[in-house]
Amino acid sequence: MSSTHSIEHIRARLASAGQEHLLAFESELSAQQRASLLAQIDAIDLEHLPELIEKYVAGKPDFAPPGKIEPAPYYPAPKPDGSQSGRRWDPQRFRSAGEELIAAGRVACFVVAGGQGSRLGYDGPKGCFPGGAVSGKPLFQIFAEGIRANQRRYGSTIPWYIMTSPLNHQPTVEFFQQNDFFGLEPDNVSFFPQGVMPSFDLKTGKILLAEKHEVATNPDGHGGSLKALFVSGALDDMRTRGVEHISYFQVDNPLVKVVDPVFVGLHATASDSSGEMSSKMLPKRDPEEKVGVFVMADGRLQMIEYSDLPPELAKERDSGGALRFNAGNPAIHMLGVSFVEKLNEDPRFALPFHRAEKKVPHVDVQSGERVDPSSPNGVKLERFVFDALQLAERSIVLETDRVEEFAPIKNAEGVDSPESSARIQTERAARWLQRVGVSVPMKGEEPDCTIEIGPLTALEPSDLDPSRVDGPIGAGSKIVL
Ligand code: UD2
Repeated sequence: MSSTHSIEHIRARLASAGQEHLLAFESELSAQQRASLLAQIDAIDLEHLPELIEKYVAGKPDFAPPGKIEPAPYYPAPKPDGSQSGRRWDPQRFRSAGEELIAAGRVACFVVAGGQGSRLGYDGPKGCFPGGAVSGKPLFQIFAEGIRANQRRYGSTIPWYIMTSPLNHQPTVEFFQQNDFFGLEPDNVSFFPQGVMPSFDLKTGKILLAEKHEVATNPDGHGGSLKALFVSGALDDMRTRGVEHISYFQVDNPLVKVVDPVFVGLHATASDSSGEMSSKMLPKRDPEEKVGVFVMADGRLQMIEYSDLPPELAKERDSGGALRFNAGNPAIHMLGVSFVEKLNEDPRFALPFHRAEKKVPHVDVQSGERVDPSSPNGVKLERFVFDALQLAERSIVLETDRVEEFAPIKNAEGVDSPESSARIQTERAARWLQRVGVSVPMKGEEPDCTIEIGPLTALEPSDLDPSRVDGPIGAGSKIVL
């Protein structure tokens, strides 16, 4: 096929989708730029585009709350002193089951690291951001050390899959190469980019051009991971290695347990789990906290985004005064390899899109000038991984403790910032040290120092050796263990 023919063919397809402006600068492009633009256009599902724009860009799909919403049942967090409230269960039994699976090499780690991190204002893959409270270790290194510590403990290999996006894939891979994979075996670390969606003009529904030869795109959301795991061959690789379960976490949380034996055990062996998709939950701080909430709706576990939960339900309290809908989402899941395979075997499998209005820099098709908007001018469409919960037969939720497992870095300052994360990391470290008899200087309720405990030193308090702390910890000091 000659290039003229293919351009004419593509122009006709674009015209019927109302997007012929994408070729506005075609005559100015070099042969290489033209070929690249045509390949990008070719990758867009033009046939279904008008329908998609109608539904999500021109229209704002109304969220219809499911008929009957009940709070999601969950396994209450095991308390350090062994006490329990709510549903009775035996954490030790599930821990042993999870440990067996990890030791047998049946569990892989999976981090979704394709996001753009624009809120943090950091110009690079977010995993390269210094996340350690004192050491400034990059987030990727903290996870790598978590994996190494678990491999050492269980005497097995825990392969690690890292989802990037086409925008940050190369720098992510290079970062690992430059840092000798932070002590992991390179063969056991895989990278694959997620898919992208075109970004649309908010007013007209036209696809924006990032450059004269480049379509503006955005990563297709963490929900895109379920397809990307399949398309990239990661699932096949897991099968070859005998992996059955995937420990899923986000790149922004340095306190995450990269693999948690209790959670693995519940997901894989509890009678009310189909071993397909499980979740951790954090009790919400207050009704207004902006986290999605796990609910039971029409007999199935679902996540409802905070903006979609009717305010009267968000505020409802039980007889003890606790929020009824308290199961906030820290975005930590277990996924069954067969579940992700099953989803992808259905050619119609697609999670719904969610729409976000964002600032999208672009080239104006009339003037050819670059536009750097100061207010949202574009629509980005993303899929969310938790929408897959409804596709699981039986899905369990495990409560976790904020200080033990959740110190996300999302914003440059304030809530969920490097500073708040360092405070939570210190609070956890102080708790662990006090538990093994080391005293920590306090100012009121808060530790009066900054402490970071690396995963290779301790995965839990009982791993700590108090004799490793040199003398008393001084007020205002910064220490790394
Ligand atoms: C997410 C949840 C929120 C809460 C919070 C916990 C959504 C919509 N909201 O909020 O309910 O649970 O996390 O921390 O999920 N990512 C990709 N590819 C993409 C988009 C995102 O890999 O296309 C990754 C990103 O790198 C990060 C994670 O997904 O690791 C979270 O993304 P986010 O920052 O957009 O989600 P956030 O913090 O708004």
